[in-house]
Amino acid sequence: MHYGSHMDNFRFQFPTGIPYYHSDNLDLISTNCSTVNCPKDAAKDDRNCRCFYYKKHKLGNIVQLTIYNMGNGGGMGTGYAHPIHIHGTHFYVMKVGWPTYNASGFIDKMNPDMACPGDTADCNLIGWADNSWNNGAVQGMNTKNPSRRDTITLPAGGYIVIRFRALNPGWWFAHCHLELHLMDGTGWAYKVGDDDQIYMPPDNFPKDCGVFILDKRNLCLSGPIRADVGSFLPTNSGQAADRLGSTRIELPIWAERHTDRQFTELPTRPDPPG
Ligand SMILES: [Cu+2]
Repeated sequence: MHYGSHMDNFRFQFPTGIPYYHSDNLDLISTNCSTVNCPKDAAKDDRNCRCFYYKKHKLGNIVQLTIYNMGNGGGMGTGYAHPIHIHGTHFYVMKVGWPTYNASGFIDKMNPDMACPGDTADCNLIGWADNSWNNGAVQGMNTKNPSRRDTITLPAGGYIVIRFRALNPGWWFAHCHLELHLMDGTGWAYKVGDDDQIYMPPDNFPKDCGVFILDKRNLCLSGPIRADVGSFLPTNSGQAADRLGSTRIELPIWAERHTDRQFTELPTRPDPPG
């Protein structure tokens, strides 16, 4: 049994072109998540859940993310901790919600702050156990001297709360830095600012590459933008393995359910002292 990597119920799929040049028509270079059939209880290696999952953040806003890794897969002996790495910004670690561990160091119980009924349950799109924590009002955050970094380990059976100020306009990527998980879709993109606030790459940047896919030699297959780009889209790890003629790698990811469920865009306020 195998569960694919999910973020907010989706498995991240890279676009086949450069978003900077296609922000007015991303569908040309990517699968829109709104058209993807990904049920709440999506499990296993559901290819229907692959899409270019991204969030928009207003330039200058403070963004607070809660990312959790609970439920089926967060339990003892099956869960993975995920090193979550975010490009384009550093962030403050406002809180780490740990599970409890037994005397042997294994997970005893998952963190109770999330309304996940246990390590055998599907806990996708869960919320806080205490509704008063909604809309960013998480209790227990370190607002005095939080650690500032670009990677944080998301513990199995727990969650993290991070904040950053969206001051770096552009398209950015965030992902688990276990490369197999990254390949399998544990990531998301985010766009800071509106198009007229985003600097374009230099004029001589090879944008005409247009739609590209990685073939077995990692070549950029250049050419005009194709109207039938959809036929190029599946570039997931399984197919990459198939292209190489090898057996599909069965990733040992058990129902990881680390989900950013809020992406709350808080009103601008001073950065925490760092
Ligand atoms: Cu991971």
